[in-house]
Amino acid sequence: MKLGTLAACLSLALGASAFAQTTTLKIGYATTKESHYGVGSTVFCDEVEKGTQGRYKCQQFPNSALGGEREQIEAVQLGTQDLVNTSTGPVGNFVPEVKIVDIPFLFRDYDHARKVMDGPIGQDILAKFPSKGIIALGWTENGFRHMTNSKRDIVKPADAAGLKMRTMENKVHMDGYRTFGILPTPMAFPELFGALQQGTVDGQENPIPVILSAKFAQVQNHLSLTGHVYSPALLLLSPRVWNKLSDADKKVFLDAARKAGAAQRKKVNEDEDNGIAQLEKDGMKVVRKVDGAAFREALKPAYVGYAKEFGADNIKKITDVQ
Ligand code: EAX
Repeated sequence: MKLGTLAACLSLALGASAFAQTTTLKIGYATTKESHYGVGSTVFCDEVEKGTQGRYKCQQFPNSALGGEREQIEAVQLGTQDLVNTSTGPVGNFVPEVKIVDIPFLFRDYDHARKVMDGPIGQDILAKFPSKGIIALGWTENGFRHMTNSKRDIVKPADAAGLKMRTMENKVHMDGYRTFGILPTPMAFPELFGALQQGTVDGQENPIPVILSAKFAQVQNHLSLTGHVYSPALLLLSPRVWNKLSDADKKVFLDAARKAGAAQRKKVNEDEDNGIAQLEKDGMKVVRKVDGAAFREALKPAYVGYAKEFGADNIKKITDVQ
């Protein structure tokens, strides 16, 4: 091959590789970069960048920088945001089939919850998203939710009665909490710290990883380990991105989401192990032994409604998973 032709081929090849497009994906979540959502999102982003040889990179927006979870899910559906790592809290407003996993006291413990989400029941729910204009790449995790407030210890439902508690924009949660005598006030997460600080609400409920990373100990002095709801989380992708991916890149994104879920769950475990002592150090009074039986008893009227809405057999399929 003549030298001139070789040089021309080389410059073409170099030029082509230099033009290999890099697409930057906007990913948002509610809490800090150091939190469980930040850990999961960073693993996802690193795995995607590695698996696509840098053709896809992320720009992370922690601390609700792109708005509340409901707003971000809407933006992913519209295609103005590429990804959100979100609790299922507001998701039921977009994909109703998700709501069943928000039922209070549905899951026995983390092992049970993770088995359901990773098994046929959880995977079937993920398959309901594309028809609603959202790609669910996989389950991540928020954690078991506990109650905090600025007024008093909560051991049994009667202690929670009359408290104005912020809830997620989630009817399943609100119906359940009303049976405890709580006055539920749905509110987007970015408004919560200020509402607690001003006393607009008396309390809220969230997993230890959120209570820690959001520094709620600064505005709440009572924590009760009610564990009244398991809060799953999801990595949601815009179809605008998904539909441009090759089959090989789709597999990279799904594998990255699986690894992100594992990393996020590991961080939740760590926060559960160390977080309560830290919150006590930060000044919170912790009730470790609440009357779980009394909360479950109080919840019974709401379960009548849940059975009607989701089917008692479908609820039993979840509680039967070992
Ligand atoms: O997903 O809104 C909430 O209480 C959520 O748990 C928080 O945004 C993390």
